[in-house]
Amino acid sequence: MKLELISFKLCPFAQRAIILLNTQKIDFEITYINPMDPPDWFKEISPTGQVPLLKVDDQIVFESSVITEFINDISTTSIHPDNVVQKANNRSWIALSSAMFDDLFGLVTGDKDKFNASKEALFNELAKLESAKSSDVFFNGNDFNMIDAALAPIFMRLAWINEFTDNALSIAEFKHLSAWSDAILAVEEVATSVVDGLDDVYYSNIEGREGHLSTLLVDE
Ligand SMILES: N[C@@H](CCC(=O)N[C@@H](CS)C(=O)NCC(=O)O)C(=O)O
Repeated sequence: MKLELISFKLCPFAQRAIILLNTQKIDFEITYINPMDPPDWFKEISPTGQVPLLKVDDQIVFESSVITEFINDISTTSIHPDNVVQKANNRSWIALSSAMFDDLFGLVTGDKDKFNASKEALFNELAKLESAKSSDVFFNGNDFNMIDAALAPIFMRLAWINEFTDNALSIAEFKHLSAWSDAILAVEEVATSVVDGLDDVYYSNIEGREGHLSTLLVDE
């Protein structure tokens, strides 16, 4: 089976797919495009116009949650919990976490009012997640699971923003999430899921958006 992931370097949804592929040690090729100015061949094969899109031989799979489940399905071992209720519960939190990317977008691009509203919405969701998270290393215990992979792009971006600013989005008030974020970001498959220097690209992206967040950047 030949896998080709169509990706965009800054895309957190594509990053989820890469973390799964890395964790499950599955060979794949990667092709980067700019989804805001996509090539014609991509427009022809993509029903949504969005990345990630996975080409599996001559078939396509799209939507990051479906792609990550597919990668898990073709793996020799699953990184979901075996218990079906726990697995469903994890998937529920994954679905909720996907909505956090809209808040993150509002935080990066919005004026002061939008920034504050997005921050409030994001932190409301994080507070719910904090109450669901145990003191285990990862969400389900000591093993890195699908839900940990799903949250990784959010924690990575929050860590970058806190580094670029005077902790404008500090999650220190959430003790479990802070420890969980540290554990996730220390996982090699997470660290290698983005290209070198993507943090600098993200910094420039924040600057270029000229939203309220850009006024909080401190010189590196
Ligand atoms: N629900 C989609 C969201 C993917 C998404 O928003 N991708 C962005 C890049 S990070 C994109 O392709 N945007 C271009 C567009 O919406 O036209 C998924 O989970 O795969």
